[in-house]
Amino acid sequence: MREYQNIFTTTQVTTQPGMGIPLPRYDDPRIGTGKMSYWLGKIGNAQIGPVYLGTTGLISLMSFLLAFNIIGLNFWAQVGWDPVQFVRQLFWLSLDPPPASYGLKVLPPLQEGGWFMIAGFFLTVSVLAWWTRSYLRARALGLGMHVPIAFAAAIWLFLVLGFIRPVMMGSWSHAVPYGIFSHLDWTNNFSLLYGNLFYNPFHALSIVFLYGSALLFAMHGATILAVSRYGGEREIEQITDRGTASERAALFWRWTMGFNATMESIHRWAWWFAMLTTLTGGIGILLTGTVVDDWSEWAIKHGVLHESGSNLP
Ligand code: 07D
Repeated sequence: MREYQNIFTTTQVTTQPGMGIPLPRYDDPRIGTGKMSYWLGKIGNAQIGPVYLGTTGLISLMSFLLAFNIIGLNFWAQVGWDPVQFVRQLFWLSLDPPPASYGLKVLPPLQEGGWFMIAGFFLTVSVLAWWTRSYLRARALGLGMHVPIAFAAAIWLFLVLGFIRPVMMGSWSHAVPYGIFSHLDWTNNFSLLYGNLFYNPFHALSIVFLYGSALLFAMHGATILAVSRYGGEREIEQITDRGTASERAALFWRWTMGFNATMESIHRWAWWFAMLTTLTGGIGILLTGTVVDDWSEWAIKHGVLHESGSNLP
């Protein structure tokens, strides 16, 4: 049988795990010494660990576990502590924000949104501590700030949905509930309540960048795999050389669509598309109910939608 091999599907190297670069002794909270896993080696690097835990990692992990357990225990209490019903009804169970009557009260009674506020607090601490961790590790390794900045773009939407918009609306009741189907229902109701989110141009932009990200990822992933037989994964080194995988990849796109990104710029395209998904999304959500109450009316006013509420003739 023919075997397809390139640097992505390496013959697995079984060796002693490496610890990575040395760190100063006062700053080395690396857990474990690393292990090799055959199955992980099939989809990525075979080595698992060591993990750099550190203060922010610990804070993040502990506050996430607190939030996760508060949500889970509330679910369980809702089914009278019956483990079977907990599993059966898991997708329908929900921890909801406080009712509108409590406005922005920080800690309403526990059963009326108090637990939701506590869980939300710890989830937010967890996400922010994880962001700090990504920033500190990127700095320690001498990287650019691209990962923390991209993560911040996602956190922007997360904070708009659960914190900034509820504050602007004057009530925590506007936050997204913690539950599988309940957050889907919330999303659907949000669209219905504010006159169809499809007419919110920022939702449309967000979709463009979301779908665009998938398209770019598919194009780039496919291109690099296609030229990996020529060592295409050494993307940047090849940037100036003729006859390389890089040049073949570039020519493929120039010949098929007239334009090609470069080995460097394709990553900037991907980075911007991914970030703009949540940046534009956050703007769209923030405008809804604060500046614009009904997106269909907005669309009619701006000549996007016919007055009948339909674009059909
Ligand atoms: C949510 C934020 C960052 C997340 C972080 C992680 C944890 C885990 C877990 C405790 C993803 C923190 C969380 C650590 C905690 C535990 C267990 C990023 C997030 C930091 N829409 N829509 C979008 C489409 C419709 C609606 C975006 C398509 C309907 C609402 C995206 C369609 C209605 C909102 C998108 C469609 C509706 C959105 C999300 C089609 C009713 C948003 C982008 C084909 C269903 C959100 C502006 C993203 C938004 C959003 C796509 C239809 C409602 C582009 C393709 C008309 C209310 N929709 N949508 O990356 O930004 O999310 O809107 O029909 O809030 Mg939509």
